[in-house]
Amino acid sequence: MPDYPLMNQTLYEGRAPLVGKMTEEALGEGIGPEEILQEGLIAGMSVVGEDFKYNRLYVPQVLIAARAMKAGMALLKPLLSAGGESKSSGTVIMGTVKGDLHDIGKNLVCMMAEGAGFEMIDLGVDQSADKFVAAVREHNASIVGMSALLTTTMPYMKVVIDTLKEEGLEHVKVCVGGAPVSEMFAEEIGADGYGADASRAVELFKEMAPVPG
Ligand code: B1M
Repeated sequence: MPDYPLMNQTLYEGRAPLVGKMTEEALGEGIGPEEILQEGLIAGMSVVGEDFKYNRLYVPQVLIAARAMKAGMALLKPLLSAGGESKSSGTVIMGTVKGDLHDIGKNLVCMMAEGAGFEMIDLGVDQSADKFVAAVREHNASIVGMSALLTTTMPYMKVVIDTLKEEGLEHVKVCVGGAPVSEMFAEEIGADGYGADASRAVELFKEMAPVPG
């Protein structure tokens, strides 16, 4: 049984190699990647978030903790992305919106959706509406996924939705998520779905994917 409180503390301290080692050991014990992600990594990062909020931690320490989280995620990625499902559930353009540099949640959504057979085009962070539109056209995608972690950047999701409509891409389904985003906000801005977590995002992509044939 992994020592999750210790793993959370190790992530909090930003000790990336050790977080990697503990992740590997937990996998070696036969623990599933979802449990390790949730109990070992996300739980540790939520303490970082709390302490950041109350100025007990500052940006450099949070960055170092984020690096440790990514060290664990890199080991889980092949397992979360492997899935058993056949390819081509659909193509999803995914990105964190303009002005926002948070990418851990977006990366998780990408990993889990790949595992469910989606082709994920990950635009990265700080993405403008024009970049989303261009990517939809280039890849002939039917779904756009957006992530925002800041109250100041979440309104930009509406800019992307409006731009898609202006560009004649109103048939493209849009799913939004990120810590400050809610179901109500998603409805307000005209999104087709809101994912509270990466698993829900994948369920929504499945509902939104065009029926083959
Ligand atoms: Co930032 N930051 N940050 N930060 N940061 C938050 C978001 C904050 C809540 C911290 C706090 O005060 N408690 C706060 C925002 C406050 C607000 O807007 N009201 C904040 C702030 C203020 C800032 C800066 C402004 C700080 C500064 O510079 N003074 C700055 C902004 C930079 C910018 O973006 N322009 C900043 C910077 C940073 C770092 C660079 C240091 C680092 C990011 C590193 C990185 O991502 N590579 C960072 C981090 C790590 C955080 C916290 C601590 C953790 C975020 C995270 O990765 N969580 C965060 C606190 C928090 O969220 N509690 C905080 C783990 C991740 C798995 O969760 O991303 O929520 P999350 O994803 C979830 C769901 O939301 C969902 O699925 C995932 C789980 O399954 N999901 C989707 C996400 N996207 C989805 C899309 C979907 C569906 C579901 O559909 C498509």
